[in-house]
Amino acid sequence: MSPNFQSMDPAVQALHPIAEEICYPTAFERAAELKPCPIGSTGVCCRMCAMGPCRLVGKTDRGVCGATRATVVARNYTRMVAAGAAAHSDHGRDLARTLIETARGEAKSYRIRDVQKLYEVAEFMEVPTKGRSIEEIALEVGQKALAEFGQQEGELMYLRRAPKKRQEIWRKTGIAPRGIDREVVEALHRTHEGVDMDAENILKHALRCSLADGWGGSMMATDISDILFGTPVPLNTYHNLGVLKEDEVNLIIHGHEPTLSEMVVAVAQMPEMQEYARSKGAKGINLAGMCCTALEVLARHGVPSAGNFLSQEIAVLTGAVDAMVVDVQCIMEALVPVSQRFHTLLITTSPKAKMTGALHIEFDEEHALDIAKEIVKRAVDNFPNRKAEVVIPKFVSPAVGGFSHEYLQYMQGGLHRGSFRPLNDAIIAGRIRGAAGVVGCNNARVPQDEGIMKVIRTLIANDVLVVTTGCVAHASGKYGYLLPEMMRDAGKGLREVCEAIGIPPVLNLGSCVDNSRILTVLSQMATEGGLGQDIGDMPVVGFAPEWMSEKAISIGTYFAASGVHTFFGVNNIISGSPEVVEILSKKWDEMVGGTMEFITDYDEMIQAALAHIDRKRAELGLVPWDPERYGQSGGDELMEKILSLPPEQRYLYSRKVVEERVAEQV
Ligand code: NFS
Repeated sequence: MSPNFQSMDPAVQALHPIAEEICYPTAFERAAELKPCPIGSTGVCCRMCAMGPCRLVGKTDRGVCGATRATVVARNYTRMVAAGAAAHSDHGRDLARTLIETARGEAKSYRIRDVQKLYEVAEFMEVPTKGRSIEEIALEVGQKALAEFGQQEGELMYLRRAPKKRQEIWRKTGIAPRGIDREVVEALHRTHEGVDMDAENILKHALRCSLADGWGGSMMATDISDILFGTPVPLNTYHNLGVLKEDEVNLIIHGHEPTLSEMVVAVAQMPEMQEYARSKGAKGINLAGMCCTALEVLARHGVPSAGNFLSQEIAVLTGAVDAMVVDVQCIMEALVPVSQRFHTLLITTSPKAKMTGALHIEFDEEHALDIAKEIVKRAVDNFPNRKAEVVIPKFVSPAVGGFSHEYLQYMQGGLHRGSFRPLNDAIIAGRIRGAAGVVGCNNARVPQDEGIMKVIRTLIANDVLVVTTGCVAHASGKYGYLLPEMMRDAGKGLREVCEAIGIPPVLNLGSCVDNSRILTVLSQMATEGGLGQDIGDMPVVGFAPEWMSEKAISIGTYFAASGVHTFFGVNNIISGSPEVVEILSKKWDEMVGGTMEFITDYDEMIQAALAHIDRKRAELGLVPWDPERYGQSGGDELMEKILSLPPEQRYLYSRKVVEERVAEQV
């Protein structure tokens, strides 16, 4: 195996030698070959005008215009936030447009699947519902959502979903976002040459801009996706490259937006399409997802996941991918050359994201079904063209996906008594030490999934309940951590709670825009009572151990702006300015009660997070966490019972087993 190869994923390990055989350098080799620029990676390279790029290293502490290191690092950081917020929010904008077109009857292939959620969102947005048709309500909800982008004054309506105390902090510090596009544009303006030259002031706007993502574009994307495609509820699914099938047409849906993938899912199930596949010698059509699109269709249909960001090229090496269809974000340009070495048909679909060398079939909502049919047909037509030996590693892990914030509430008390009371009580009593959102990407600079899994395993062993999204959700799934029986790796107190509710110790909350679900959950926990009055009061932390994208920086920043201490791995991109490090780790704490810290050592990162959780527990006057206080209820006998069930029953699983057990005792 090449010394450059870094992944703990057994499927990736099994397939990587194929890349070596055909002399194809994957991201792992390219990363080893192409060292990161030591100046840019610390944030001190300023390329914002043509007098530079100015590299502020050694004795050089000012650029040609006189910009200091702090200014340059702050500007670079803020531009990352702006790009990340733009990406998430533009996704939200497209969904708002789809909702409007659906309501008007223009996007005929779509319909309102979750009417109840439409009513809830309408009520939240103060859209009248009485005596109006679903379409009328949906139209106004869509229009109100769309108006948030161009709004110039006031504040975004979704801020009202935050606890009162948090809203006041945003208003008092002047970071309540006015309009989504406005904050992104202003971030670009302020960081232009010769504008904002005060690091603290620049970074204050980064907070505001990130909030326009988390409590704006992303939250809207989640809500509208639920309205159009259904609010997720737990279901069984599978993770990793073993989900590909040798004798079926394998179509991978990769990217981010659910609009196209939902249609592809519908089309692939059509009897005439299945028949068409059989006419080409295949046994059927097998859909699998990649990256965040995968999590959208996994949460709503149980479509299995082929892998996360660093698995995308590797999937093609199986020789079994008949087509890979992509839309926007996290798509490697390397998919073009690797697909050309195999028979894989690479199809781009977004007018915003073409790839030289790929087939472009442009998607539009009005003709969604026909376009999806064309894509699926092309995949089927390509099945007989397989040329390389098909190698599908056997690695596949069953998992439970589809946790929404609505379901989290429901599972703690049912339809009529759903609340966050049991979770809060468990934290108050010290059964659960705290909660963590572990999110973000893979990064070829660090071994794939290693940091993610180290963080997750250590957290649950320490009674910290984990919620995940994005590439971390895929990773958790690949190693079995989205299964209830993994409560065996949890601390005794957390295990007790998992047994009682019947959940895994790690919950998959969806795609990256669904980080907004985590914000909603945190907000509901804070308002439930007993854990202070604000997100910033609670023993909760955020992590992105293997982040790489600008979106991740926006996410981390809006978590910080929401009062969460957040820890990022891989590389400290602000280390070129100790002043900026100080602002993100100390001044932000004083200002908004949240921080953004880059810590490359995973152990150090975990210890810092646990210390923060314990500090918050102490501030709230809660009993100190004691690993031995709880945990008499479960035991290996129960675990064995759960393990004796077939994987697909293990969700209905532990709940059922626990109920039986309780019945026996009564
Ligand atoms: Ni989000 Fe990272 Fe991409 Fe999804 Fe994965 S790389 S920031 S997790 S797929 S957006």
